[in-house]
Amino acid sequence: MPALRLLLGDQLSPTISSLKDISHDDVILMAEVKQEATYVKHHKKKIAFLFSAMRHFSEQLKQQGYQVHYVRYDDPDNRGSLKAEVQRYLESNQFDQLIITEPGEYRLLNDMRSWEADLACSVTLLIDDRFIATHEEFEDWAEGRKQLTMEYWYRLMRKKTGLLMEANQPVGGKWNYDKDNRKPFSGDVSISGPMQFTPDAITQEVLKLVEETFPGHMGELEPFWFAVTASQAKRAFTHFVKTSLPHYGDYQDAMKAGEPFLFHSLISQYINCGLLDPREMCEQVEAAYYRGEAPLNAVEGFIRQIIGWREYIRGVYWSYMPDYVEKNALNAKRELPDFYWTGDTDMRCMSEVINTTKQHACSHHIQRLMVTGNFANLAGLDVQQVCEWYLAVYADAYEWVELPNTLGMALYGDGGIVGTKPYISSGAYINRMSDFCKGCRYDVKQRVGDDACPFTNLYWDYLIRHESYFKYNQRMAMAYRNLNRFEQSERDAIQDQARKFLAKL
Ligand code: FAD
Ligand code: DLZ
Ligand code: SF4
Repeated sequence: MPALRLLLGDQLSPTISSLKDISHDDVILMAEVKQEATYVKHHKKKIAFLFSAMRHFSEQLKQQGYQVHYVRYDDPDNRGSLKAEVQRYLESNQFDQLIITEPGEYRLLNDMRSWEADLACSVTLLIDDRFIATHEEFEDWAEGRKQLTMEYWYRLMRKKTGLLMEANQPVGGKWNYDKDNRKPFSGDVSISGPMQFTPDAITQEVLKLVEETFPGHMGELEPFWFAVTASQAKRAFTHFVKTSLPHYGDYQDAMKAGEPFLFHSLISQYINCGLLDPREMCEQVEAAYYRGEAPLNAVEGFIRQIIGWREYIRGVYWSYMPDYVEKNALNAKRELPDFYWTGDTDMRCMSEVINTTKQHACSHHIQRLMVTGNFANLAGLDVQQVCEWYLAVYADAYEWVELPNTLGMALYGDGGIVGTKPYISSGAYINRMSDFCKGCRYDVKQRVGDDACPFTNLYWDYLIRHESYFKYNQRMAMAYRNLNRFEQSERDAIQDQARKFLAKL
């Protein structure tokens, strides 16, 4: 008996488990649906990217001889959810088995667990083996550990994959070259940027649909330059390996006004929806090292992001859901300011990062962590609202990867699962790593006064506000030693300034 195989928008991989052993009698169902496109107000470019990539992938499957039932968003009979579309298809077609690779978000997995009861067919959920580690491997590793230190997980993944390993030892003698990933951009290397593609007819049709259908969603559709097929994504990645990887290590944490991407790969949207394979990418990067085309700090730094951080973050998500999404260790409840959506703020660093986000639905890690994330944490913005923002505005955002990065890493909302201390900094860090402060109306060095940099003021205010929570945290000892040098009058002035600034938000 043929099977119906449901393929989600972030499952565009020919080798995905739900397509293994497929026969030409089986039918693959793909659907553009309102529920997935609006459960948060996704950036217009994210929706366009995914719909276009889905349409291209379905065409590719058809060319390979598979039967694909593809439901377009504007199909007048579209019932608006994945389950309802499966149901509609089953009303006129006989299948007794529905096969799905587990989705990347808990809300959908939980929903699917109840489908069998309502659909007239059995539902088989298969594991998603596009990752290096299984859920069980992460749980086994995490069990009994006081602290889930990413570095130890990463070493395990290095051993498992054999990447940058020689006789069970790390190539170069060290596991991690993180300390060599922190240079500010010197300006003496030319920046190639990501490979850009001209929208074809399929993409143009999708762009029109998205413009007309999602007018209230954030973001600009033009210029649209994303890859929308696996072959384009592979070309974009090869371009990165050739042009940017050699400098990726040095400038991983750097930021520059007008150059939002520097030497980053801009491939997370491709890898997360299945157009690129993490193992193949790491092997390609490792090969560049052995050919002498990229230094070890770059190659190790890149591989660490993929087999270390990406896998670790996924492990945390599935180990701690569904409770994780509710966590708010510091009880941060302030309304998300409007400028997160508009970019209209006189803080230059924030306006640069948010405007890049509006335009491209992308920004790199330090922009997300140490600018928009840092501000949200320092200002005590509502954890759930901030997480929703990150989930909506980035083309690579799915809850499994967005949530632990935002709630855990950027906001310390999980009380120390992802990080042993909050990733906070005053404006001094932003000034060291970027040229934003030079053109800003605020003075990065000032803690108080009309020109005080909000990051600098709020950093000290945060330490005072959360003193009882953090003062015994060993990793915060230096920060509190510095705070303790302040007279009471200075502390009062900092708090007064912060109160006034936050009230205006
Ligand atoms: P590069 O710097 O070139 O890194 C290469 C690849 O490594 C990335 O493409 C990505 O696949 C992986 N990677 C790097 N860091 C991480 C990480 N911390 N977690 C998972 N994968 C990582 N990444 C997402 O893919 N989706 C998200 O929704 C997302 N939300 C984030 C929210 C916050 C608050 C923060 C601080 C980080 C978030 N990240 C997220 C991680 C990281 O910022 C992006 O993966 C990265 O910026 C993507 O750009 P890039 O492809 O140029 O990355
Ligand atoms: C993100 C997204 C969007 C915008 N639209 C669709 C869609 O119309 N159809 C679909 O199958 N998937 C879409 N997705 C991706 C899903 O939201 C994603 O598969 C789940 O969140 C699980 O990771
Ligand atoms: Fe940002 Fe402060 Fe620098 Fe302005 S001075 S760019 S607000 S860190």
